[in-house]
Amino acid sequence: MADQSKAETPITIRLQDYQPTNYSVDSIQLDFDLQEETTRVRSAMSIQRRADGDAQAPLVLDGEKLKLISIAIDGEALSDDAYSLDEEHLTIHSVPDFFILELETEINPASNTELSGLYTSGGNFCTQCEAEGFRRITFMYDRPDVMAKYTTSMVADKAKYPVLLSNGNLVDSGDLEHGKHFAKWEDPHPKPTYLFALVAGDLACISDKFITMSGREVDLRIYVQHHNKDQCGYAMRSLKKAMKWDEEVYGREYDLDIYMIVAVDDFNMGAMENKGLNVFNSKYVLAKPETATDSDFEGIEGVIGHEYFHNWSGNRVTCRDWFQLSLKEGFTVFRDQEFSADMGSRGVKRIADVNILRTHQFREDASPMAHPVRPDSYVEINNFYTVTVYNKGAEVVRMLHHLLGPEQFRKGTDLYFERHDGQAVTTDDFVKALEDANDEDFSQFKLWYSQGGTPQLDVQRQYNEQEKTYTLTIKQSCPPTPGQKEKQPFHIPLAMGLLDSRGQDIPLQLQGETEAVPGTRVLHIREAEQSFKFINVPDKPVPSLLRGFSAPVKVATDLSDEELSFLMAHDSDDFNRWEAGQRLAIKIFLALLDDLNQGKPLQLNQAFILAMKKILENDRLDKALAAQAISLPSESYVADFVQPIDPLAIHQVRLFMRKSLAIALKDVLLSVYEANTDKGPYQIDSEAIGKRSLKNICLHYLMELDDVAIRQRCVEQFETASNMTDVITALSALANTDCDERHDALAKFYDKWKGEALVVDKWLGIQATSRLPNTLASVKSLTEHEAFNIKNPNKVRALIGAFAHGNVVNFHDVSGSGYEFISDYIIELNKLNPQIASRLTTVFTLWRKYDQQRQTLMKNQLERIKAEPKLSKDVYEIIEKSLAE
Ligand code: B3K
Ligand code: ZN
Repeated sequence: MADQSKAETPITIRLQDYQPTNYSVDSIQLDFDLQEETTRVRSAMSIQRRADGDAQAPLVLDGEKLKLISIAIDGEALSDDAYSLDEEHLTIHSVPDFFILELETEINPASNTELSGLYTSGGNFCTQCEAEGFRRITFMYDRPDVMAKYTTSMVADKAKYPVLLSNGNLVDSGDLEHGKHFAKWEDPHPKPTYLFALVAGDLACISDKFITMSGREVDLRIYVQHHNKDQCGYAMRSLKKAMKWDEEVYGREYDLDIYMIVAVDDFNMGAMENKGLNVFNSKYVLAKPETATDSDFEGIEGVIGHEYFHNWSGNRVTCRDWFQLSLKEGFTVFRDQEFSADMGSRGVKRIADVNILRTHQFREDASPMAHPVRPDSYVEINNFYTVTVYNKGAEVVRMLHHLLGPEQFRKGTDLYFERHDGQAVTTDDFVKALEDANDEDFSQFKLWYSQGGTPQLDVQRQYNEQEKTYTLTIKQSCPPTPGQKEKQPFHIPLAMGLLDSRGQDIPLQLQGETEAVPGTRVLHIREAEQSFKFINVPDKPVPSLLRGFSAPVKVATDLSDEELSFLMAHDSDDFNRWEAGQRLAIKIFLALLDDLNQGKPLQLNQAFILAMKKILENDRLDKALAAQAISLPSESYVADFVQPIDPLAIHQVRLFMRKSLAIALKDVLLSVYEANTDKGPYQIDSEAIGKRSLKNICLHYLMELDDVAIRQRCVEQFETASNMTDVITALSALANTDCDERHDALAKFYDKWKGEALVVDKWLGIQATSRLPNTLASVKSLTEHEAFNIKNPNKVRALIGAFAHGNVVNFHDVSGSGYEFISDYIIELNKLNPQIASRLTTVFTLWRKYDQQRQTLMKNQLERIKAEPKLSKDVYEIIEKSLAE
């Protein structure tokens, strides 16, 4: 049979070119004969021309790296000239209006290092089809708007692969000769290819039950490697909480009799929402207190929730095309954020989410990869699973929620799910349902989907003593982003309040209104420049703007240090109290950077030290919020305020601030550390998590002091703590310190945990992010360590990714050695796993923001990668866009 021919230069796919297919695939029957190196896939598809389909159109199916063994239509084998193959397609030149297409293909799962399609992981078979992995299994319309009913049978060696799973319900299974067995699964819900899944392996199963709101019993199962059976309890509890939450908050009930989760060690991302059969990176399933940190537990609850919520926001209602990715991802991230907020501490969750947005998404917006929440074009869709599509997309949904209020928003989502159940739709359809259910007009608001970039609000304020009026004049602007020079004004909901001299919210009354409204209110910014005049304002107030971070924008104000300290102490909004502290810290940070550049001696502002002390001494404060409040802005966030970026200077100033705080506040840090050290058994509730986070931040500060007794305390925590949160904090503090205890602790840790892959990842990560000067050398030697494996994405992320993305000072070393090392890995990974390579490449996208010397060094590496002979589409797109003038 014909071989697939050569690839061409990557093409750009555009939203404006969207066309439905000429044919629909109503059902597909798949038969797998599973063998590691030569798996045979037979498929029988029932296909028909769409009512409005072109009668002459050939049938063009997607397929990559497939060996076509046989092809027949309605039982008749096709002659060689009836079809053609290229590197990416199977084209059948002429087909009837309605027919059965039968194909047989051969694939090699064992050699699938891209981890896309069907591959082997830890001796088991599993799949990853989103976005375009199904085409590496067999020929099919591999796009989300073609939805078919699937029946999946598989045959495999029974001893090696006792568990055989696919989507839907098990309808048949049994033994076969030669030690083989089979299983047949039927999924009653039509779905796109990207939601297909198959797993075969030797796995242990943990099961439970959930009774849905209409009284149906759902069988819940988590499959893991046998030795991990004791680490699934938290994931199972999280799943049940998520199912209940979706019923209560969105009225959404689960729709199959079984819900399965399989944990695998080799996975390109966090998890995948395949219908009825989620495949998870084991990082988001496995946890016990001795091996998992508080943030691991939180991650599990969030990701389990996220994938479960996709069953409605993604699976029952899916995307028409991949430009609509945020339809399911933005909405589902919003849903998982709210779920976590309801399960834990809302204020802390909001701060964490905003931190992600501001450190990663704002940076993406400032880079040549900037794109709207609904992108207009892409070369490789896998490059668009971004913080913009996910996290900014979630902010856009959050704004809609805010604008409508919870009940109206729920009315809108009810209509959306009812109207579009079983369909593949667009973000416009989503907004339309919210509009129709509430008689609203969101035409201007929809610019949030189509315009990229981070809008900025410049706020001026004026108090008129005589009139007792207060006027806010707000200008909005948005910097140009690739392909979008000019932006139209956004509709920005600005939640705000005004504080009187006692720190109380003043009831707000705009000119023209008859009554004052107490507390927070939302100003609707719709124009390039707009003024809001408040009346009956007795004294000059302090404004608290963008409460709860009500829109993903930057706000520039001229608030003084005193006003920021006042907001820190009195704002009624949890988020804005924290935000005032961050703004103050940034102001001080930037002033210190100036001093450093001018060769002046550095000195930390006393008022700032006192503000920090007050937080530490206030034992009525929520511990987790206090922990956030005493944390300085990250080096990456600060970089957003400086140009050109000098990473070393930023690092030095931050270190100086930390040391100065530690010196000035040593006693109070020590007493807060002791007071919050839990002596009892480990608890994983918000209160206990809050206490641990506060005391561990204190320990990190204290470890900035070159103090033997404190180091001893740190070693003691490392050696005696019963939970991983405390152990890892102590280890990372030691790993950042040039001391004798460092080597010993790292060695002991590895020795104890070398059998636990996820714990070894932490060990690699801690060394990769150490700020000590010889870190690159130690990372290089760790690449030779038995613990490292370039084919495992978790290991690559833990060591190479952590060094590139999480070790600002060493990665950006002015010698360029960090850049060169990362490029070596990009080049290597480009051949093995382009998705992982391309994620790593994004570390260079902001090269133009750095000083001249670093710019040249980074650009050289981009050009070096570009010159590689077989660049994947994934890496190609990032490089091309980064180098574009
Ligand atoms: N939908 C998947 C992500 C797939 C990524 C493909 N490159 C996980 C999630 O967002 O739920
Ligand atoms: Zn998702």
